[in-house]
Amino acid sequence: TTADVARRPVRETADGTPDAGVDVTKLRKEILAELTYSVGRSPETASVRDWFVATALAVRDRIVDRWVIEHDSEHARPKKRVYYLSLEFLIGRMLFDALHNLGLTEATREALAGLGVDLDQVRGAEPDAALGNGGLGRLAACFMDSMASIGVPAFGYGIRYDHGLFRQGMRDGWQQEYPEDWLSFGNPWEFAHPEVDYPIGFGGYVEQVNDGGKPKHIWRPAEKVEAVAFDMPVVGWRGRHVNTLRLWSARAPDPISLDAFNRGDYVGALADRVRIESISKVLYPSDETPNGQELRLRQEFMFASASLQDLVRRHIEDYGDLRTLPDHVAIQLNDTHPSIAVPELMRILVDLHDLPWAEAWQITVATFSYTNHTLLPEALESWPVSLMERLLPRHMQIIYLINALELEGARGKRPGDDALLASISLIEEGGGRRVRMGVLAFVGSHKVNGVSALHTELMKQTVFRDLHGLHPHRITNKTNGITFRRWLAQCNPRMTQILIDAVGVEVLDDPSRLERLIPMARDSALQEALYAAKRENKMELARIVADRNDVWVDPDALFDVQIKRIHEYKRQLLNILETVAIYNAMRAQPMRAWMPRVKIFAGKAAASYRQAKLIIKLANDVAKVVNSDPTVRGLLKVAFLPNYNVSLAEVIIPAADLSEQISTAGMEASGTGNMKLALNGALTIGTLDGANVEIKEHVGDDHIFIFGLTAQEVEARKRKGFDARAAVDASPTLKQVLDAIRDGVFSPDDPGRYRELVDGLLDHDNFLVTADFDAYFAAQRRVYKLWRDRAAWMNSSIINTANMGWFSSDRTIGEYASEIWDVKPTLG
Ligand code: T68
Repeated sequence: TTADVARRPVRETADGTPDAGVDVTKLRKEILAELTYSVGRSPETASVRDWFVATALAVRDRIVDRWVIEHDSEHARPKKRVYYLSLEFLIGRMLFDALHNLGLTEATREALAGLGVDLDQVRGAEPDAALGNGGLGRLAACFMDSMASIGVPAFGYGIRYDHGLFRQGMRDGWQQEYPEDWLSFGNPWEFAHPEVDYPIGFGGYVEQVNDGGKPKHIWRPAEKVEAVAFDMPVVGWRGRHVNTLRLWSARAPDPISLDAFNRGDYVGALADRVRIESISKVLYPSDETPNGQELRLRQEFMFASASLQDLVRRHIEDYGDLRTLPDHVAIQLNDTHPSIAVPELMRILVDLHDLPWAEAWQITVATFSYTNHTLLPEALESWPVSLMERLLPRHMQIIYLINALELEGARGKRPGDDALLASISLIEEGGGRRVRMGVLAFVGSHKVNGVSALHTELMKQTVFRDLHGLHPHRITNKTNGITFRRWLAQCNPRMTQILIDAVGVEVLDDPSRLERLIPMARDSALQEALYAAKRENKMELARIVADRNDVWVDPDALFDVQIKRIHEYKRQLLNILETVAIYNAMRAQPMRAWMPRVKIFAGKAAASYRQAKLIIKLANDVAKVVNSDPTVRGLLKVAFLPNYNVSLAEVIIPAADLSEQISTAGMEASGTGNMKLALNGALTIGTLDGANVEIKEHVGDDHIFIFGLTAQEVEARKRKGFDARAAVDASPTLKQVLDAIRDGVFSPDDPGRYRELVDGLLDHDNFLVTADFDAYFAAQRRVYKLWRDRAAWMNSSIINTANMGWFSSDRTIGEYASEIWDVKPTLG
């Protein structure tokens, strides 16, 4: 079909023709061989999934050739390696990633076509690897791509969850969670390494022995788990470098209790194994709010300990002496989730390798660095001391010792300042003592970074104020980035081809070349080409909306999208209120010349987050009323697309005209969807929050719709005590909207459904939705004023794309490499 042809990825022209040299016949033979000998199927009986597995295996072979060379040859041993520790890697589908980076996409398409198989269908047969919740996990995946692309030797370390983030279903507009099962048909990308396994201890006691006059501590765990390695190759751009994503799976040392079995207790025979292996069974589905369950701490320790044992073994093999660890190893902690690695490394150095404490601490701090992703106080991780003492008794002792020395240091610098000591202590006193993982990660690292300029500034002023005072050079900013390979070239081939034609194929290697678009932004041929590409992308999305939501949306309407986790601070509610306001206005004056618009929402709510789930229901309720109202037919449609994931993002982002980035200022650490959407030519409507601030600086004030309170103003309003009722009384539009929702206009089947939600907003509007409503409404009117003028809109759209080069994660990784890790990228 024409759609299939148009979805073809970039034809790389001129000197950038990696596909050109590929022997299609040979590739076809390889795929057939995999189908026959690895999948065990004939072409006649193969399903699309079989073809996917065969194709992935054939591609994997080509990656492995390079991988083995890099990892096994003695000369290839890099001076320094980065270890990126993250409990989440939200990688999504991998086939097009590998094909694109190897320059094999077109050759593979041809090879399969000769077998009567369609590559786009094959692509769709790959399950999404959803080993993450949202931005934090997706950032880790973008970083893996960039490290392989610019040549930073790295391992990603994480957990191989049997079940990733739940699948979101909708029943009657309510979110339903269903288990996700990405491994059910195997994972052709991974290599199981049952021989790479490390013992992980839990519980037990600490024995103190006398070691030639010195006390020595020996941890005697009561319980042992094995962490087993599964490796996935991560191939960088143009296949020049391959890194490893090593994910750990928990395995019970004893597969079965034969005693119990022989007694006839078949369930009991497996009980221990089930309990132990539950550690890597499922990803915790809550972003931002830490889940304080014991299993989560077990996950954190298992993967941190296995990763350290693995890298320490490699270092000793290569260099023989742990004292040189920081010269050859940089460990990045992705949030505090892996921060138990700090006392674990101390235990390895002091208890197992007999290093003196002070030297071990120097090594530790020089090796670790930590990225903070949130300032929300309720999101900062802490563990009850009692739980730590029971599960990790030796680590708790080490934490106490770290704390004592840190406090002593602080006392030296600021004598008599008890408030300071309380605020920087690793132990939170009162209300049950807890270990503050943020403080542990901070003191155990030589660099601590925020993920946007504003967020880093706020880190210094709020959560880490006192620690920053004591360590003024430790906090540094590393504004997030995204991989343009996935988020432009692969997901938006139509637009990419136009960009290549306009600025040259070199743009695939050097995103700063996008700036060459600036003088062409008013070129009507370019504008029309990009508009047409966007329209086709919108048509594709429209088909998906029709398919999943049973509503037809007009591809000529403005597509206004808000796609991200559902969270009160992200203020999907503000967007829904504006939707209702414009619906009211259209009904009041149906004959006015309204510009047609489509509001698109997608995102998951944590299963236990009641308010977020109610907001999903409200979006669906509003959609139901609006979409069936003949007065606004052709003017307004609302769609909440179920089961948002990486693959759905890859379809929505290329089809977006307007990007909603409307968090309460000061609360969104960075955002990365904001970058993906602007890169793909959507204009941003947003607050001065996170990386929106830097997007505004790059694209210019005239090409972004900024509104609302600043972070400072939010602070001031909250301090004064914000009165939502007064704000609502001052806004007739808002008042009408809230009355309608409260009175059941959108929930005729249950008129009281939103009473609590509306009353709650009036009593304690913690996210200042009502305070920002009028400004947001006015900003939306500015959007439509510009949208009426297609040339002016397309000018702004091109200016956005042109200035997004800086937001490439290659730039971000380059900064980590030089300013935190002290690693020289070999490429790029
Ligand atoms: C996000 N954080 C930030 N957390 O909200 C976002 N948290 O502003 C930023 O752009 C992004 O990180 C990357 O820096 C998250 O996504 C989580 O998902 C999470 C998961 C478990 C526990 C806590």
